Amino acid sequence: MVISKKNWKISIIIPTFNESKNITTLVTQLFAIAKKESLNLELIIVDDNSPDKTGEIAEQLAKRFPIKCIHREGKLGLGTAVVAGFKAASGNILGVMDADLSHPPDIFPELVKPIIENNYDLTIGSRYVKGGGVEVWPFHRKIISLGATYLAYPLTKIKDPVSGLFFFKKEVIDNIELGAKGYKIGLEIFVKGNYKKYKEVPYMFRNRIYGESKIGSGEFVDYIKNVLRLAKYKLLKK
Ligand SMILES: Nc1nc2c(ncn2[C@@H]2O[C@H](COP(=O)(O)OP(=O)(O)OP(=O)(O)O)[C@@H](O)[C@H]2O)c(=O)[nH]1
Ligand SMILES: [Mg+2]
Repeated sequence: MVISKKNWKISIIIPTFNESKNITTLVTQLFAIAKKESLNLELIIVDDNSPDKTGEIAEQLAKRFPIKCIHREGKLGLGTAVVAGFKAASGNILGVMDADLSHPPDIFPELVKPIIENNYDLTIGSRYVKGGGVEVWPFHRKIISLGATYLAYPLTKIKDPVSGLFFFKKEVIDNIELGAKGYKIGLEIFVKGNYKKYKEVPYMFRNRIYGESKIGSGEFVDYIKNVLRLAKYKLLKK
């Protein structure tokens, strides 16, 4: 049975910290695409009191579009921001996208349609399946990303396990505990989530044009701790 598009509501969580130069472009593009594709979309912007006033811009956008804004008192980290967004979402399909346009906005219907039309539980924007990739990255960035990817390979069969771009049916995270401190909340869902059918959809990761990366060495240390925690979870569960 094909369930009609009307029965689905998509909530995309967008965590922001100092994304004032990107957020308006992203939001307007996402809603234009949703309209064209007749997809019912809400956005949840989770801002950590960005000094560049991203939070105020988000409030202005919320007057024009169905957007919920969550304002946290300071930079509390990407993982917990995404979890706060999930809690506020009213859709039955949840997704996560970065605010800096690294995840091209027009990919989102390609991630949502397999769930709506083919009953997939989870879709992942993937740089490491045929057709996907990254724009030119400096050597150190490549090494860090590949290192993080290989560390996660024992945990899941997903080829881009550190992807920050993914969509899933809400039930996938029912009754699972999320939100260990860390940057890669997707990996936690891929390891713990209740899903059977998943699909990796290729995309090209674009480098941000505006704003700065928030990743530092602290995030990598947290990431390794998280991988170890997830490995323990997997071992004890099976
Ligand atoms: N609310 C919130 N958002 C965050 C935090 N850290 C990062 N973000 C957002 O999470 C997304 C990903 O962060 P980025 O700094 O772009 O990380 P990245 O994509 O791995 O690195 P770059 O490609 O260098 O930008 C962006 O939308 C950020 O604004 C945080 O502590 N709180
Ligand atoms: Mg980025």
